[in-house]
Amino acid sequence: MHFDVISLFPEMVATIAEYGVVGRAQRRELVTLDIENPREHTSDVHRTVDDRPYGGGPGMVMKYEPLAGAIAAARERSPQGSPVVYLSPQGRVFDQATARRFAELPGLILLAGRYEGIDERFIESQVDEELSLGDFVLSGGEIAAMAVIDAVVRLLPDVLGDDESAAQDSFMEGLLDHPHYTRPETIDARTVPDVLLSGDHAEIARWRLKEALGRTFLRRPDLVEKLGLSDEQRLLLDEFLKEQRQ
Ligand code: 9WO
Repeated sequence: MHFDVISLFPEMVATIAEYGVVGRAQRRELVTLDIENPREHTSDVHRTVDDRPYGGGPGMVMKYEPLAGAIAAARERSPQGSPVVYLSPQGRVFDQATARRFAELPGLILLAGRYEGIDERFIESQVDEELSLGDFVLSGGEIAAMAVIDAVVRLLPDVLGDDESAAQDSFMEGLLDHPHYTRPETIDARTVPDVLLSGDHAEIARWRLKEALGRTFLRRPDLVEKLGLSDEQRLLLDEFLKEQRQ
C-alpha cells in the first residue's frame, strides 16, 4: 500500500514512520511512504504557505495554491483510487471499521494541516473525507495522520507476525482488552490472578472474555450497546458484576 502525506513538517512525518510496525513494513517494502511539502509549491520569494483569515481574528489559514500543488504531486504518484483524507477536529471520528476499509485501498493521501486550518475551498474541492481522532485539538495534523497510517498498516497482509496476528483475530473484537500480567508473580503484595497460573486454557479464555466484557461495560457502555451481547456473554458479564460487588 502507498501512503502520501502532505505536511509542512516532512521530517517529523518521516521520522515517526521509521519506528515500529510502520518502519518495519517500509523496510520490507510492504508499504511505501512519500511526503510532499506545500512550501515546495510556492512561487513568491518568501515561500508563503499561510495568510490572514478573511473576516479578521487571530491566527493564520493555509493558502489554497501551495496545497493544490502538493496534492497534485501526491496524486501523480499515488495509485488510482487513493482518497484524500484531511485530519481535523471537525471530521467524523476515525475508528477500527474505517481502518479496515482503508486497508483494502491501494493508497491513501493524508493531509496534515497547521495553523488555524486550511482554506475551506480546498476541503470542498479536493478532500474526500475529513476525519478526527477525537474531541481535542493538536497543533497540527501530522500526529493524527501517523496514527491513521499506524492503524491501517497493522491490518495489511503479512505486516504482523503470527503471534500479533493471532492476538488481533481473537474473539474479543469490538471489546476493550482484558488485563495483562507478566513476571514477577507478586509486586507490592499485588498478585497475578490464580486462573492465569492454572494452565487451564479454556478457563483462562473464559476469564479473559469475562474481564473484557466487564471493563467494556464499566468504561465504554456505548461499545457494549453497539456490539450487543450473546446469551453467553450476558451470563459472563453478570458473573463479572457479581464478583465486583464482593
Ligand atoms: C486552532 C485553533 C485556534 C483557536 C481556536 C480554534 C482553533 N482550532 C484550531 C485548529 O483546529 N487547528 C487545526 C490544527 C487545523 C488543522 C490541523 N490541526 C489539527 C488537527 N489540530 N488538531 C487536529 C486533529 C486531527 C485529528 N484528530 C484530532 C485533532
